[in-house]
Amino acid sequence: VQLEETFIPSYFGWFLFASVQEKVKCTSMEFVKTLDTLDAFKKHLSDFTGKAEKEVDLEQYFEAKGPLHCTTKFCDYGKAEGAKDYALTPAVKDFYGSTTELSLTALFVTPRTVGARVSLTEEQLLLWPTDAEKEAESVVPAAASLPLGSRAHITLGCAEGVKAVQTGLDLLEILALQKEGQQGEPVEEMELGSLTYYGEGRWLLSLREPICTAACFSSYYK
Ligand code: 2AM
Repeated sequence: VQLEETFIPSYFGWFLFASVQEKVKCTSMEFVKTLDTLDAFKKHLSDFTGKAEKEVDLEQYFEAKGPLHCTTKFCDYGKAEGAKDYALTPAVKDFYGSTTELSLTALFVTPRTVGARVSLTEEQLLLWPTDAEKEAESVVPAAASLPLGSRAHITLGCAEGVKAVQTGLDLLEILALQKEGQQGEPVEEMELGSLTYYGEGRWLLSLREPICTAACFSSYYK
């Protein structure tokens, strides 16, 4: 049993091809830089700084680590709940090493994280753990009532001291607000799409054209 445990990875997910990682990073950096210059953002700067007068350089504020990917299942080398069952799912075996195209449909920024929303296809949902949204219930109470795959995202950066797991929770929080009927405050039409403010430093850019990126379903061992 011990031997088997060592084969369960840190996490499974879709890893973006190296050739598209730069494109995604550049697009998100461009968005973050533009957001920083908007009057609407400056008006709500205290969400990020705690103080109205203080300035923030969003480009420096977030730090990106590791290869860009969309986590399907965090396994923690077998210690996470449901890790073994997931690793043994036929779909995981069938799709392991295969290539797919991820559709990035929105970018979001909060005082904690910056990320991209990934809209999964029916086939990609076969690899999505059925309890991924429900697991977030203690943090985002409405999470369990959101459609399967709602949590799917790519972490593009985290504020100092913030762990990557936060990105999916931030996304669920925004989607839960939308589901409750909160339209958010439409801010402006940007080149990439429409920007909406959801309060408490939560900004969502719905992309006019989704960004399609090639990715490989695999796993990560640190
Ligand atoms: P991410 O998917 O938002 O990037 C290793 O830490 C990877 O697993 C990261 O990609 C991280 O977040 C994800 N991760 C860490 N802890 C997690 C958890 N409890 N639930 C889901 N994903 C987690």
